Amino acid sequence: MDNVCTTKIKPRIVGGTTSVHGEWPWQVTLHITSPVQGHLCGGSIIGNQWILTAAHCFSGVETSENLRVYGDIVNQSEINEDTAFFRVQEIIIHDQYKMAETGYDIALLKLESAMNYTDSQRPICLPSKGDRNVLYTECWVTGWGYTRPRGEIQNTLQKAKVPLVSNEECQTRYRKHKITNKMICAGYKEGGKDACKGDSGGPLSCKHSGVWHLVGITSWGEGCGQKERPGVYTNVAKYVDWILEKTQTA
Ligand code: 4AZ
Repeated sequence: MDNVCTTKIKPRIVGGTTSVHGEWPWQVTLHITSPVQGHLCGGSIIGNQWILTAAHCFSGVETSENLRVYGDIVNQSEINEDTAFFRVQEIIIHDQYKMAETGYDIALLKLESAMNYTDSQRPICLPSKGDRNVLYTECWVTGWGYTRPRGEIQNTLQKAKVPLVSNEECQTRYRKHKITNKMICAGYKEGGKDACKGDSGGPLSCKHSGVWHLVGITSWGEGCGQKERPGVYTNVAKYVDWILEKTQTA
């Protein structure tokens, strides 16, 4: 093949590239089995029986019996009737959640059985309380979501590096909304790299001092990858106490 080095890589997530096995070992694909089985949302492993995801993923879900959590997956095509999965014992939705755009877009899934951790299926750290003032400079959004607003679920897990945006700037980009300090925004002024439909619930992962932290949960945004329309994420640091309360009593 000619000109291999200049071959354009098809943009994915929106403006992302494909991930390799084990690159995002805390990323799970949450499937719904009814009416037909398919990817519903992303999620992150935060404990051996706990997945953190977005509350809005469950608006059309009748029962947790229709959910399956798959870890250690890069390609959706790896999943068939023989693929191991975790059943969901309980869906815990934040009791102040109404809709993604008004916040509290956070949910915990308690799995029926505990995961065994491996190099390619293991938890991500929550932001530590002492890290309230750290400036995260290496943040990536990942998922199997659309690569354009009217796209389709992708086979291969995608990744895109996105810079965090201050809440003040984010508020100027969303004048009709209230951007609260329980939200965190990320994206380029010119757009191009972003989460989109199907990435929801998945991680905004930031590396600090060599350790990956779950800084955001993909939640909402006006379109995908549009200029001056950053992606809006649930600000996980503001929910650490909620997460600890729910995972230590439920
Ligand atoms: C969605 O529909 C969605 N660009 C998720 C994230 C973003 C937009 C839409 C952010 O689930």
